[in-house]
Amino acid sequence: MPSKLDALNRWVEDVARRTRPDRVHWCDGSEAESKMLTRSMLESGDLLELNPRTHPGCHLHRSDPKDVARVEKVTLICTKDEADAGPNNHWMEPSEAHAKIDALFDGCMQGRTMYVIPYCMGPLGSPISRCGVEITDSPYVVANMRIMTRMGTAALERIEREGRFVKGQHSIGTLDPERRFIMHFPEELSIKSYGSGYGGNALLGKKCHALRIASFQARSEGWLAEHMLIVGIENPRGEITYIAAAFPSACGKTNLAMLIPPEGYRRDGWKVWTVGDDICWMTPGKDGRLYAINPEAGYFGVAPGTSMKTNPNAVKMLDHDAIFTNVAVTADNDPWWEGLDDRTPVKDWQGRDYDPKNGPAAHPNSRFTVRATQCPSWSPEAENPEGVPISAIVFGGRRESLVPLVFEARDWTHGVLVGAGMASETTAAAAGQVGVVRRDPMAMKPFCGYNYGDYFAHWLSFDQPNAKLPKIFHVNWFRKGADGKFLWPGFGDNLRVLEWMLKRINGETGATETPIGLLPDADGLDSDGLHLADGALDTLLDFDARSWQAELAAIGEYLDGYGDRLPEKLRAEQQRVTAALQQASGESAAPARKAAAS
Ligand code: O2Y
Ligand code: MN
Repeated sequence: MPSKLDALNRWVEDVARRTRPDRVHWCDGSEAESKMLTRSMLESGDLLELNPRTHPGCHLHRSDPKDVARVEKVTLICTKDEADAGPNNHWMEPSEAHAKIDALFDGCMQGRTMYVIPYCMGPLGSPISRCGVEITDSPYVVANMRIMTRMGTAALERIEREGRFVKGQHSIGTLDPERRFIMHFPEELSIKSYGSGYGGNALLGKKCHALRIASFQARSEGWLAEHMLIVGIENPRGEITYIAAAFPSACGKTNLAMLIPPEGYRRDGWKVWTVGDDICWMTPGKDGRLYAINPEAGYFGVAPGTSMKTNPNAVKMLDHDAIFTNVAVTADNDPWWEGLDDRTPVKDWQGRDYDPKNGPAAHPNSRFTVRATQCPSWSPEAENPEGVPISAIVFGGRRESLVPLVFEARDWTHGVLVGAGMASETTAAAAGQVGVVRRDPMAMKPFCGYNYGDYFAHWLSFDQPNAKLPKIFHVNWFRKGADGKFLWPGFGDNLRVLEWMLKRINGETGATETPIGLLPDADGLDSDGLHLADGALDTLLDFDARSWQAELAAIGEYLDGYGDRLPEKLRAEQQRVTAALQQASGESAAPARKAAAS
């Protein structure tokens, strides 16, 4: 009798025939399998044991020094029509792409074991979840996929029931940066990645499947696959409101997802629940609301900067059963990175004796991989097959000036424009010039698997008569004063801004209407006990029509790059805001109008 696994078995045989591994191992996800793999990686030197007293079950992996981050220029979207990939992606024609990468895969697993990893993105019993199978010759990838996804027998059983899955083929190859490709074939629901063993290039369930392929699938199936954290805010009445938020890299997404309320808020009974820190799949429910799941089961977070000040929950979850990649180690063999504490490490991320002349001890993109359930603020709702109802979508960026601490979009269409116009200033952590404004719509620039013009149209399409869509907000934690210092304390105090959003959602506070959206009234934000500098709150909530005119012009110019794929409705919205700004600058003495509390 034909089985729904026949296609999977045939594909695995085809890949094995091409790559010629010594052995094929089907991963079952068991504890015994994990122990066996860890033992063999300790023997091969792929993993090093960390201090078992302070960090039981923790290991260090050092990647090839030339293989330390995602590489955008060799990350390709291979659609039949180049216009479907859009100017936001690097493109290659599918048959040319297959031929190029298949030649690299030829015989590449000789002498190695080929692992077959069935996995499920999202809770195993959720209709929103989707399955995939990654074939890889890297046991480090298997160990990470075991933490980051629901991997093994249960996922295989779901694949057998459904008969559909995303095919991911990966080999570390020779780790030669000149022979490295991460190719996506969204029309075939498949991924081929060769030449890198690092993070997003190799753990194919994450950025490749859960964002690039899933965003393409989501468009045709009527849902959204987004680069967003999901967090639940519990108020003193015990009501939990769920928020999804998109920020470009280096804007503190993981920190916000794991926020600890300020002392006074904690005393009053506020709590924060972490559902996800990076990816969010949202689908309309029967009641018209958007319901979200975190497709991942773990965190693959940036280590540098993570500390008891910035993210105590993260530090606490990392004291057992975690994999650290490219961090430094202390004399006690503890993992260490810049910003963690004031100890001096003895070995840097490459295993050399630490010498500050060689640069930072931990690589700036060094990572931890850890099960989501180890986070003290982990929400059991992360396992809810229905997902959690989203009441607010938050976009954000890093902007020293211009952009207020928070504003609310007037409606869904305006919110889509706010997301499409998102931008962030580059930091020292990224290669290239510092302080340059980069457009990164919905923080999806490296992850949207199709033309951004079509993506904006897809977002707009959710605005249906019966839809009960989330409110859309924009935040900027990074505004600086004339002295170059940050005006807002950030971290736990960001809850004050989220509280204002909750009040807006519940119709409990008014707001000041401006052409860019609704701003908190002077007394709208709770700043009790904050000790902000004189005038800081005024600057944080300040709106300057003339400077915003230039910003809207830049957004318009950027959007024009999507040509006739840009939805007319979005262009019209940009023009509407531009006109309102012109009017406001001509009438700058006119008082702002108060909006109703709804
Ligand atoms: O450098 C990598 O391969 C990882 S990139 C990454 C990892 C976890 C969460 N987000 C990201 C990102 O670049 O957005
Ligand atoms: Mn990310």
